[in-house]
Amino acid sequence: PQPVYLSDYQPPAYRVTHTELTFDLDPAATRVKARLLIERNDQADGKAPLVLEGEHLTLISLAIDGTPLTESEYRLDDHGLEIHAVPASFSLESEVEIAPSANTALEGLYQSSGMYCTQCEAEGFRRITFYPDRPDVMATFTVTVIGDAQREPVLLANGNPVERGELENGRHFVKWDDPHPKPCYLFALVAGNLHKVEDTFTTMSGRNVTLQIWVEKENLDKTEHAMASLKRSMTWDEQTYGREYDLDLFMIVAVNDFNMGAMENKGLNIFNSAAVLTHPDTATDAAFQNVEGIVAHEYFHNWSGNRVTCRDWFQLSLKEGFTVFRDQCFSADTNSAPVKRIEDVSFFRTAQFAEDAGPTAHPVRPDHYIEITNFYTLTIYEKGAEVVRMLCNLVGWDAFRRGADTYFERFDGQAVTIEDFVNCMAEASGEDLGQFMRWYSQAGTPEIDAYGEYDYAHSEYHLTLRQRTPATPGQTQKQPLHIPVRMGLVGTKSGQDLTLTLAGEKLGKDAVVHLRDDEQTFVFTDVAEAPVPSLLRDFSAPVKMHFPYSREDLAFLLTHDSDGFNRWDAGQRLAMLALDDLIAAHRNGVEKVMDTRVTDAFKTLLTGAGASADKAVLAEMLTLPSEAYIAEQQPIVDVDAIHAAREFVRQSLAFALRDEFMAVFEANRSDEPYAPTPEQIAKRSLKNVALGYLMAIEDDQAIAFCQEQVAAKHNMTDVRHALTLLVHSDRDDLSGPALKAFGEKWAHDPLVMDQWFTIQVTRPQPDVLERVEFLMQHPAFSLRNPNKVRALVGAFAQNRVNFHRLDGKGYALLADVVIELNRLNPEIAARLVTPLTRWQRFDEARQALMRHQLERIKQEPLSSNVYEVVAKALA
Ligand code: B3K
Ligand code: ZN
Repeated sequence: PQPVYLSDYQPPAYRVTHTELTFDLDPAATRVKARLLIERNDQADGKAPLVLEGEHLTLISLAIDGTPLTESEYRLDDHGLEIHAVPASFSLESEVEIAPSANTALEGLYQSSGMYCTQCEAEGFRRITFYPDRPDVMATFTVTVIGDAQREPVLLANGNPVERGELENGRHFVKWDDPHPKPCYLFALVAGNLHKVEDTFTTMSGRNVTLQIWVEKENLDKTEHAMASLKRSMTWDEQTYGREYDLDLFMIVAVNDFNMGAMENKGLNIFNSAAVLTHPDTATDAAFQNVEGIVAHEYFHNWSGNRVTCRDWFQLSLKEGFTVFRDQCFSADTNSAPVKRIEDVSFFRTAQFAEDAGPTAHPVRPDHYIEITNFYTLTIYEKGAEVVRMLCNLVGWDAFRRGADTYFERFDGQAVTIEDFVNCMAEASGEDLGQFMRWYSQAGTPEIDAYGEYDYAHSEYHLTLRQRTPATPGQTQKQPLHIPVRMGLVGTKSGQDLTLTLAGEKLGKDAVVHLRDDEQTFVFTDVAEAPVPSLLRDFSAPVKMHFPYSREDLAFLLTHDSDGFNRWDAGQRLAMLALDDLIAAHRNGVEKVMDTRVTDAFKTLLTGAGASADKAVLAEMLTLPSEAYIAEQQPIVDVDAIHAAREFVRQSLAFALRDEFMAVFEANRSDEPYAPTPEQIAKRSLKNVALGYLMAIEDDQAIAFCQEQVAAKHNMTDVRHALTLLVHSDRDDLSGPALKAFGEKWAHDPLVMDQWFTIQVTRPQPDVLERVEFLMQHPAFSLRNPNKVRALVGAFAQNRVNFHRLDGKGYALLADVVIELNRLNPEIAARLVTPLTRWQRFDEARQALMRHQLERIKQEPLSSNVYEVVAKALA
């Protein structure tokens, strides 16, 4: 397979002004008729051929302005159709046949639990009809869907329904019209036996919009939270960005088989059922929050993505980075803002940093790709969002909002580039964002080495920041970035933020310094007492900040930093120092000794000043860095030493602070009826963190609480947490029956069975690999369902001690599944292989084992998706 390059971009020679589609649905032989109104673009050569993409299509007929084409007039291959000569303006009529029931890739038109649905982003529309499948071709669409009146009573597509009727042989049709020009990746169709929940929303200009969520009948009681989230999102986008919804109807459909979380098709969002359905009995707090965030994300795309879209797929972060930033802000406004930031950053620093440090590292705007589906990554989404957040902080909210207004107004109905977006921000603020653009083109995680010195004699604090970005594949030379470092100086005597005076200018107690050069020294004057610097507050840039903090400094910041995020981060850093020592001790076979400063800090959090803090933040502060995060900090990952060190800390804390944990647990139990409110979520998470520590020492009373919590069936958050703690303990005598009962009770609910799989394959006990093999034969498991693959095989690959077994069987199992999935669903296969691509981070024995499996995969006839990832990993 050959790469596509950004530098090769050419505007299309032809545009489609209107697209008319008719679907005659059949599982094995759906007929798709297309009538495209096409015009040659002014700049294009009059002899330019018409290029249409098309894959897995059987061509039935092809005509221009009603005249059938002969075979000499076009060229057809596996990738599409080229018509040699066409008029400047014409209509192209085609008919093709496709087989939705045979479509296991879940791109294009496919069947999921008997219903028809589509996924067209990025390049799935070419599996539906011959078309210029590129986002810079935008057309209005009229779509007629014909189906069986019994099997498919509901027939949906984008826009508004304009006509419906009965046909012969028990068939019926609905015709839909979408007046907003859109690229074909936003096309959607759904047909099946679906049921709806309906509501209305009145927009800021007073228009009434009908809101519908379509689900299978048994899920009608699981839509309330998604509907409430949708309404909150619509209000938020009006209030925050002045953006109003633009059709009379907004639909969400839940489907069981879906490669990603959801898709923002115009007026007809299609969701993975896991990203829309919730019920207190079946979904955890985390799932409720995830649903809220994804509903918001897809809704926000209506402006950031649909009304203004991407010129080409290299610009993907234009819509994704911006929209993730928007949904993060929405969730922060709706829930606990500091906790949202802590969650997002801890995920980012674990997963995106790992991507940036591995063989598939790429810039926020890549300059080439083989398979675009492989680029729906943490870098495009989450790092892209961090870049937009930096922009917002650099220019300030008011200018950012003006820039966004300009962007939406100027480019409405157009397909544009990242420059277009950033230029709006530069224009609105007057800032020079030239150097800032490097964030989009340079891959890798910048690291800042910081040094500080307090000059008593002159009451000055000298802060030196030095930046470097490690080489990434294909990019060895890195240039300095424009990095906004938000910071404060916390006085060691007063415990207060000191006023920052830089070059004679008073900046307040919290300010942003701009690092632009390789190295810069900032001299703060009138610093009355020796400070500890609080750097990169609120994670003001997606970088690694190194500062030689002592443990005393960190314990001080943990209680005194005015920035909630950095208070949490100080705790994480303090724990990391202790963990580093313990990892070394484990490796050297030396007795492990607990750092009492960590215990003291935890005691303060549990009993002292900390106990009055926001409970959700407190729960985060009491959570140790994950094994995956710890691994990211090590030069060579030693999975066993990391696991042992972290367990040692958990157990030491539990022994030392048993009564304190017990008191926190007791104080935060509650009998109130479940609601996914921030207050309740905070209490549950604090209570469950405490229970987790107590279970680390298998405390008898804690075991009893777990059993009680599993049996109470009060809500899935508590049930799942307690069941997980039991299953991850050594008390198989108790967890065995509990797991069995849970599995039987929820056998009918696929989303709960996903959780049942995950709980079992993430436990640290050494029997897990055999359990994965066994569970893959379970009737509830299917390789064709991406949620099941993620819940069982994907979750196992995150089980650090068991996936990385020294006999290599974990790697072999993953490779076997990748090889099989490569044939069924290349997109999922390519994602699943990721853990193997990180082989460079491990010891030599594991490196060899992982590489061996990658080589084995590479021997197979591969999809371009898996090929691209594996080839990079072995390069
Ligand atoms: N835009 C979709 C991406 C789906 C692409 C899958 N190949 C999801 C989202 O970001 O909202
Ligand atoms: Zn998105």
